[in-house]
Amino acid sequence: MTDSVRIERIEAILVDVPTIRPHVLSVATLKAQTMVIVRLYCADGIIGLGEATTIGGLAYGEESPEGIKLAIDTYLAPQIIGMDANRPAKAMAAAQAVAVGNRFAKSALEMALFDALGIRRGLPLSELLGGRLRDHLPVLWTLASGDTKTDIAEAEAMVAARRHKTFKLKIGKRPLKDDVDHVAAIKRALGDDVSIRVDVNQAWDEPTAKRGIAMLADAGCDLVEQPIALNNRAGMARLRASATIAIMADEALHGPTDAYAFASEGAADVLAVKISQAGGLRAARAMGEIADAAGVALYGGTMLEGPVGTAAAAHLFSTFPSLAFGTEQFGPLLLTEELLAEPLSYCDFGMAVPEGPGLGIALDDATLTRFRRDGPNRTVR
Ligand code: MUC
Ligand code: MG
Repeated sequence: MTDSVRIERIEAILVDVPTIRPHVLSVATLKAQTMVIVRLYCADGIIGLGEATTIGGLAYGEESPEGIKLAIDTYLAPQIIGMDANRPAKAMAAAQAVAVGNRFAKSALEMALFDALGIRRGLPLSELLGGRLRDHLPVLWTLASGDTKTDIAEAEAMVAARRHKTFKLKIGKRPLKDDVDHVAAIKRALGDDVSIRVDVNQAWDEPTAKRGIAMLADAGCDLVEQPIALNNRAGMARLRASATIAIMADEALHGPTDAYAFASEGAADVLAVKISQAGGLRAARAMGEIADAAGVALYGGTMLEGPVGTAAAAHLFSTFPSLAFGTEQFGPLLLTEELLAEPLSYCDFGMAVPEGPGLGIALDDATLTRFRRDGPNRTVR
């Protein structure tokens, strides 16, 4: 039996950082990203870090950064302060008892609990989650400037720098033919060594998706992500049955129950696993196990997290036996500012999984202070 270590205090900090260019999705255009950074202070002096982000405030999902902070400050933190920091599952059960939803808020807290535990035990998060199988993860880049020529130039620079060789294009905002022309032009310019995928972010109805997927296959696209509404799982199964390229579910996946439904109903070829959308690291790991058991391919998704959430995701995905479609852990590269004392390492078309205990990262406190919403710099939003 280990000694208990009291959880003393929990901070949830809103941090607004500009993006390097506008990031255009069918549901929102991001010019800045808001991170909710959690610091969980333990009685032994260890501070665990967690993070949750959303995309476009409330435009993408049910939680906003402000709502996440409110849920933590008002409901979740008071439940777990005073509990044993060596018992993450017990602490999260207490949080669960007072909040039925709020997956993103819970995920940020659970991340901080696991970071603290890993630091205390001298173990990387990946080992706490079952054990890493790889130290390097393939990472794609999203081309979403809104302009075909700019996207091609951006992709060429990424390939030349050996940073990325798989690209995801955000479509669904424009008429179908314009979107397909955009995808075809980028595929033609980049050639066969590069994989092109698209993310529709639910913008199409089923008949448009059926036509669009066939046209995209002809244009050389390899995968279509969440083409239709998140609640139309039967439609996803029909599209998958008629498609010649991979169909991936993203927004539809809110944890293990959804992963099970998709796997058992054959409603997707690939599941995008996102820690916060799943409700936390343990739930995301369960999704991976369900997909593996069902023979469904996996992809390591992002909510465009900054470096804290991205490091956590990298630890988790490093434990997946198979990650057939790679990952998209590029969130920190979309930000103008470096929030870590030592940046995450991107090379050879991917990223290195951090090696130190816990998340294996430390925040740069001066940058955090500059960009926190309640600090001196309030001009970003
Ligand atoms: C999404 O839906 O996949 C992930 C990468 C990106 O560019 O946007 C996000 C959201
Ligand atoms: Mg997506």
